[in-house]
Amino acid sequence: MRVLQTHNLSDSRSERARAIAAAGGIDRALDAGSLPRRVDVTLSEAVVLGLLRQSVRTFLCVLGHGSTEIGEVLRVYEQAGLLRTCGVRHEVEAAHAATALRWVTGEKAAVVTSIGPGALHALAGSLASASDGIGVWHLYGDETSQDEGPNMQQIPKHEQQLYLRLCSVLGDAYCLHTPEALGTALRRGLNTVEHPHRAGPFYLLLPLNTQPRMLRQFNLEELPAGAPPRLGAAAGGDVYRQAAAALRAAQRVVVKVGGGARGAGNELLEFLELVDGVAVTSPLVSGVIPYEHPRNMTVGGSKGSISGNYAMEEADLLVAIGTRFVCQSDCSRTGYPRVQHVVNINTDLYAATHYGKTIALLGDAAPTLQRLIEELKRHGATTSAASEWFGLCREQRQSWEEFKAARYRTPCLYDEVWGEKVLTQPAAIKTATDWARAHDAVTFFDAGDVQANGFQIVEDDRLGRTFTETGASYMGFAVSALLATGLASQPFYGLALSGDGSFSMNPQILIDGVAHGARGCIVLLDNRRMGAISGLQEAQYGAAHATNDRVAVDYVAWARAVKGVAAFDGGRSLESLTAALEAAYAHHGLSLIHVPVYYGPDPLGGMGVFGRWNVGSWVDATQALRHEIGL
Ligand SMILES: Cc1ncc(C[n+]2csc(CCOP(=O)(O)OP(=O)(O)O)c2C)c(N)n1
Ligand SMILES: [Mg+2]
Repeated sequence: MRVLQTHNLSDSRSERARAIAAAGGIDRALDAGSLPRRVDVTLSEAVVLGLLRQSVRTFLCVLGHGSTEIGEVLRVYEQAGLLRTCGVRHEVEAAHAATALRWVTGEKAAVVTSIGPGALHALAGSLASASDGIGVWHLYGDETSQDEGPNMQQIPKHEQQLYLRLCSVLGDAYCLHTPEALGTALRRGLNTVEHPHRAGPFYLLLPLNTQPRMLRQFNLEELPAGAPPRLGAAAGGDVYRQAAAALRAAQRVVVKVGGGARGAGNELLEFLELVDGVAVTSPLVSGVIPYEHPRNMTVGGSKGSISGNYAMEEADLLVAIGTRFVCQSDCSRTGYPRVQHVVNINTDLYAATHYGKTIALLGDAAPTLQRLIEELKRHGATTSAASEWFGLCREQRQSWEEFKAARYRTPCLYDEVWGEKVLTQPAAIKTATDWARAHDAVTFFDAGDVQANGFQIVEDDRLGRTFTETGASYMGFAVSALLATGLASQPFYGLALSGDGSFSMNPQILIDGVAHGARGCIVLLDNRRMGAISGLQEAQYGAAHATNDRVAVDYVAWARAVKGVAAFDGGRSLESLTAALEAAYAHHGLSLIHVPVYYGPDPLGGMGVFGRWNVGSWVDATQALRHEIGL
């Protein structure tokens, strides 16, 4: 009897899936009448139908006893060609890959896990999408709603909804304890994942016992569609007049460009001219204005640049656009010691009013900038002639270029651990990113020195070349992101620049990348340690501790152990690295290049540190300065 029922269920399920596929989507099938408005479906199938209606067609899974029913729905719908399921080997990797897919291509994805440890892994991984504002669905198995006794793998406490509480701390979450609440749950998720200004992960918790519950005569029109609208330009006339007056009176304008300014590149260029300002860009929006632009001072902050930090130190007015002042970017609130006025454009009230002395423009970057530009012109602003401020900033930018060139002129240094001369990270990263630009490859950066050196080095002429996960700086993000190259409907070539520490966090990509058709290359910069932290320890306390080991690892053999991965030795010179990149590119799949790199005190081995940071032994001085500035 039970077997029969399951068969009937799967027959009607596959008929539905085929009808949707034949019509070209749920809405068309409903319009054509090939899909009835009211259907008998399990909650799991209704969830998948709801996600399909929102164009979520990629499901990254590590299934378990907590998600077999949804797995079965995915099997049937995949057979009909409606979606793609990718079983992977780690939930953190799944979360990163889904984030990368959305970030690079705009395509949506869902992470599906079991209850317990799998869900916790995925939740941890979602810190990246939460920090960088990327919309990703997370579907986790959850404890049963009838509470018959402890479920295996639930949090071992006699309390309700512990996973819901955990997830709700990190983002928006909903537990489908009552299947009929599905429409509301999916609308909340849609608003989070499609949020026009600050999207993030949405956690849909699926109790083990409600997943297979039958929804009789469920009305498919209850499944929500349609993304929430954008905020538009900041309202009001007074704030624009005040901002324009402050800008006209200022002598030294710095414009901090954050992730929220992603779509405002053209407005920014005009604005910079009108206010005689210079830009300091967040690594998140590398290329929002071209690297070569004379008013681009590049990155600033505690891992900034000579020019970016000069502009921050000397400015008397700060225009902050779509930025949330993470410690590294504003030197833990000491980044703008001379600023007398802040004009802050942001869609988030808290970010918009972060500093004192602020004129807050609560709105979308591009249309708000347009209105501010009009207001400035009404105040008589014209394209500025060469000013003293601009000249001084140009000189600093020149110094930064010379500083960089000196490093590129010395690509190899003797390294104690390797016992020979090896490439430096700056030289290897410069070569790899120039190569990526020439080959239209998308570059991902993993955490650590690799990431900091990376955003100091890249010379992006447009957005979309570099993706550096600076929000959470999650080790293993870049290598996992390569999975997105195999998932995207328009495939692209990815280059993941990763440290030995970061790669070791998520080596599953070697297997999953082959399984799901990734096309890209891991450039593994091996300094035999977690160099960024050793460096901090040495700078703060004079000695490194517990940030390296003595274990030699043959990464080329490790990669070659997986059939389908091509692995190369990047060698000890820029020529050998370039040759390895070409060889990797010729391989139609995933590859890995192992590059031994220098770690040590020689300043030519790194890109320098320029600002202040409220960590370790620097805390007292940084905090004292912050309060002295009082911004
Ligand atoms: C998952 C995770 N754990 C810990 C950290 C803290 N952390 C930041 S950088 C870093 C070391 C990175 O080492 P590696 O990837 O080898 O890069 P390197 O600094 O040596 O270039 C650590 C431990 C982190 N960012 N992410
Ligand atoms: Mg390392």
